Amino acid sequence: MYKGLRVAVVVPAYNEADNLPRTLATIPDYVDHVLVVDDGSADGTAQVAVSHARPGVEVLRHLQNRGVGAAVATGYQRAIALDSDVAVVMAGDGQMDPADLPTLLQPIVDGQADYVKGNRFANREVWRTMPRLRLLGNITLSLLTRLTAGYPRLFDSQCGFTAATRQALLRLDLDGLFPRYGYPNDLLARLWVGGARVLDVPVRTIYGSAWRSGISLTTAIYPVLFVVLRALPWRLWARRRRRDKRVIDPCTSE
Ligand SMILES: Nc1nc2c(ncn2[C@@H]2O[C@H](COP(=O)(O)OP(=O)(O)O)[C@@H](O)[C@H]2O)c(=O)[nH]1
Ligand SMILES: [Mg+2]
Repeated sequence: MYKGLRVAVVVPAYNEADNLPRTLATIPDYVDHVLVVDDGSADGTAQVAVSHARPGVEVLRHLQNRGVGAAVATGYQRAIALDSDVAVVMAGDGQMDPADLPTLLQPIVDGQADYVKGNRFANREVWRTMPRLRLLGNITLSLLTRLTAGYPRLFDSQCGFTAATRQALLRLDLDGLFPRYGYPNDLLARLWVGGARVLDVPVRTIYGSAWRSGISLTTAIYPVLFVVLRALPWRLWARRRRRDKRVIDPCTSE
């Protein structure tokens, strides 16, 4: 429990057998559930997670690789089933600093936000630590996402270090979430349709010596750019549909 909130941490993991023990070991004790989603790994990721001694670890498995967005959706669904008040996403590669967890959770404790996301650009060290091409890609996608996803004040749209309330998640169609890279942009548009209050807080990324990423220039253009651009027409259409539904069925509980 963190200040009265039952906290689940969702850990999407694809071939992270080497990094997972370190990632799990650093998750603070106040986290109630650690939901590792093995996304069809071929390197024993699930076995490493199962044998980890930390209490509260649960391993969910995709038998085939479905993508990081699908892994996060699987974790969210389990967090809801476990009655968690908040679901945090922390990648299995150990790039997210657990010291930032309270920063993500506090606005939810204070009732200020329904979804809190990290903004690595609020920390000056990002200019030193983030690889150049990534800086450029992240800035471009963040500016575009400001225009398309409905939250013009947010930055660092690609940051996957986030905390979502149970209520915000219950208003989303998690099965429809974009399954691969690009899911954070899709999620923002979906949150906007659900009327969620979204806040940026400063976080940092750890780029260790063995740092690698599945993102390349091609995956950044398709699917991420595609999802970013789609967000604008999609969310306007989805909001209209939601309104129409309310008019037709005034008894709907949405
Ligand atoms: N590359 C990749 N990562 C996945 C997938 N499914 C889950 N993940 C996990 O998602 C997290 C973020 O992926 P990563 O490639 O490091 O993205 P980046 O940190 O934004 O560069 C890692 O913990 C991965 O293990 C997948 O299909 N591909
Ligand atoms: Mg990573």
